[in-house]
Amino acid sequence: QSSVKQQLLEAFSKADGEFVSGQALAEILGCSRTAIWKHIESLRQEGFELEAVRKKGYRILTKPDKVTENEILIGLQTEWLGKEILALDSTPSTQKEAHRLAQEPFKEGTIVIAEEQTAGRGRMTRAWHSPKYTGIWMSVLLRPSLPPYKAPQFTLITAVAIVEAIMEVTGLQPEIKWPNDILLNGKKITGILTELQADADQIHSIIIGIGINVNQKEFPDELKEIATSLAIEKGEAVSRSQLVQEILKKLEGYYEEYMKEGFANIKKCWEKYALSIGKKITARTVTGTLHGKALGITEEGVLKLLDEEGTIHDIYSADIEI
Ligand code: BT5
Repeated sequence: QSSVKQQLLEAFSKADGEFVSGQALAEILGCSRTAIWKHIESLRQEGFELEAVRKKGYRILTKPDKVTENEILIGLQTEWLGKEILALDSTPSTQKEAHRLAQEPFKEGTIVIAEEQTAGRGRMTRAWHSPKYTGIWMSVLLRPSLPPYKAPQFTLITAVAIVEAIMEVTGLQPEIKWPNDILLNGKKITGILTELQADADQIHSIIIGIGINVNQKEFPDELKEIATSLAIEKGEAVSRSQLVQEILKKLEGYYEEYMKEGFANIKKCWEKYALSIGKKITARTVTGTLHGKALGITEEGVLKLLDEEGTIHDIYSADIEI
């Protein structure tokens, strides 16, 4: 099956964007024209855009933008992050796979990435919409020697790395909404989910889940008002593998800086991209809702909120409305 596909792709590659007739393809592959049509359909399923014109045959208009191991490794400019890759076509959730990997000895900087998640998740029990071939659905495994209370900082470090990678690859200017959202024009393009395997005073592994809407052209009704993609905002498709490479490069740099020099400089970068600081916000936490002014974040990544009575609250996790 795969060799037929390779032969077909080779034939198209030789034709260099020109039409190849169904007859010629049938001869090259040694099968019927009906069989060719079936192979063409399966390429379409994989994300190839193929044009079929009577009497001329077929030609490839665009190739799918895949996030396979090779696609990510070729051109990757990191020392260690993302050198070990588990690339899946479809999985319930890359977080789940990463948690499984974290039970065994794993190489620091291993990533799990999938073309599609069938049960992608956000915080608590929320769902994360992860349709095939359109986004970056990835989990990064790290093993920093740190106490667990430092973990929320990893959401912030990751957010800075992603914002800068998006700026670099697309020229767009995203904003961070504390704690774990990245927005473009007020709509969510990225969610980050930082999870731990730890005991009371030591992190064993940290699993950073990254979901980025890259090439979706539309969203289901329930997300239409709140979500967008890089392609929608930029008006053209964006290479997912290139963006993954840039995120890994930035994240490796910031992670190393953080482990050597601490959070101070990264906090400054974070504040530069942050949307809510200095503004009136509503924060919905699991224990209740608070209104007030967002003063800033602490060294630990905790949000300081000044309410109407003048009391300052420490908020560890919440949904923010501005
Ligand atoms: C998040 O949660 O924003 C964290 C999302 C993390 C997803 C990644 S993908 C790779 C890895 N594997 C996983 O299974 N998860 C991680 P939260 O702040 O709780 O936001 C969830 C809410 O965002 C949902 O309740 C929806 O309202 C909205 N939402 C769901 N899918 C979305 C999408 N594709 N784009 C924008 N918003 C979405």
